[in-house]
Amino acid sequence: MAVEQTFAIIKPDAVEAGNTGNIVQMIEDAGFTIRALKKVRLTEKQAQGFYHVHAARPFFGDLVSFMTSGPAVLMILEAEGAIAKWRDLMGPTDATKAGKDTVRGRYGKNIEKNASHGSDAPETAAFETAYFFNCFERV
Ligand code: FUP
Repeated sequence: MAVEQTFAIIKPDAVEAGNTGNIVQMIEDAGFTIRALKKVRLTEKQAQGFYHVHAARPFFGDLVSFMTSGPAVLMILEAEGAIAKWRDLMGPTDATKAGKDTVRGRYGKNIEKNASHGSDAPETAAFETAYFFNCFERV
């Protein structure tokens, strides 16, 4: 399997609850290398652009409000098969259906407040990492 990079967010619910360190520990324990990391509060425009594929969905407004409600932690994670590996570690979108050994199962609450984001394909990983990190922020 090829080494690849994926984009991850520790969402405002998990940051607010003080679970940043716990989630970073899960990421490192799973064998990812963190290639970039920063804590930011997204603007409305940044959140709308990031989730542009969902712009027509009924939950879009609430999603943007939630993602701008407080600081989030943005990361680039690297591993063999990083995209699928991080999505496996996060668990399903709906945190109420996620296993207790997953990030969303442990720290998420529901389908919106689900503690974390991960890219779903190589094309989205490329878009999302470049959307938030320039080349000097990647190590
Ligand atoms: P995921 O790839 O698991 O992050 O899930 P999606 O791309 O399908 O959805 C992106 C985000 O939209 C989710 F993290 C939460 C939000 N969402 C809702 O709030 N309600 C829904 O019914 C579906 C998604």
